[in-house]
Amino acid sequence: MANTQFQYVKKFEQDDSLLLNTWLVVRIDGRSFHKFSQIHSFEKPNDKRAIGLMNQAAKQIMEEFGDVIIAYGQSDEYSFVLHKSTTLYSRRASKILSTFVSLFTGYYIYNWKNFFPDQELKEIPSFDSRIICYPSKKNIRDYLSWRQADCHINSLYNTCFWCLVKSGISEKEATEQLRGTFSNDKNELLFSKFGINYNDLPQINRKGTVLYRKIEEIETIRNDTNQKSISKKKKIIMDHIDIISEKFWKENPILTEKRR
Ligand code: DGT
Ligand code: MG
Ligand code: MG
Ligand code: MG
Ligand code: MG
Repeated sequence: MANTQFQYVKKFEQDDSLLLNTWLVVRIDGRSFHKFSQIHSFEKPNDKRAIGLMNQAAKQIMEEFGDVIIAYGQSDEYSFVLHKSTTLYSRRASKILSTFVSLFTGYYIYNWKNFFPDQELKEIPSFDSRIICYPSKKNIRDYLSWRQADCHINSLYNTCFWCLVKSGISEKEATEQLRGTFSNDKNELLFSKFGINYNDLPQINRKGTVLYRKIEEIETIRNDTNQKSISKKKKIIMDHIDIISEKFWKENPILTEKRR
């Protein structure tokens, strides 16, 4: 058998299974999307088509992997949280990461024409990825808060930046004008110069996108016996809500639910 002579090479493979009993976060991020967004004429600062496409690919990832309990996306990135009890691919880091990132990229390309019917895909998109273990509920909530706070900071900055540029000044001048400004300065600038109340802008741009599962009760009545029966089905919800404050977690005890 050829196997016997050569199979020792398998022993060179290193074990990369992730710590047990920790929440796993896979984050993917578009590679050079600064350039990718320009090549494909993404609207500035937020392109509905591009966000829709990211959300669709992420939803399909959740449909494929039941152990993803919540996902959060903004800009060119998505984070997927796997339940701490997951045994997916024996928790092997490279196996989980490579599967998620290649499948996400596949969905992104596959769905391109549905979201960009008038824009040819001119370059193959790619994404980087990482996986992180978080040992506590606080850690995982802080992680998601961190990403949503990042969304807010970038969204406010980009809204100001593109308003300034569209008003006629150069990108360099806009950068100069925004240097060292605080949140309230930017809100004030938007309101006084452009008549924009930042908080009135679409939630999807200010908050990003949250995907999570919710149990739905479906009532069916049998035709012959008139008997009622209730079946429960988990549905994927897409929303653009605040996940930093307590409210979302009180209404959706995603992290406290037992899985198996
Ligand atoms: P990387 O991640 O290090 O390979 O480099 P980038 O260029 O992907 O940088 P990153 O991920 O920090 O920033 C995301 C870029 O994608 C940023 O330049 C803005 C762009 N982008 C994302 N979403 C949109 C959008 O909806 N509209 C436009 N115009 N640009 C977007
Ligand atoms: Mg980057
Ligand atoms: Mg990127
Ligand atoms: Mg990014
Ligand atoms: Mg195989």
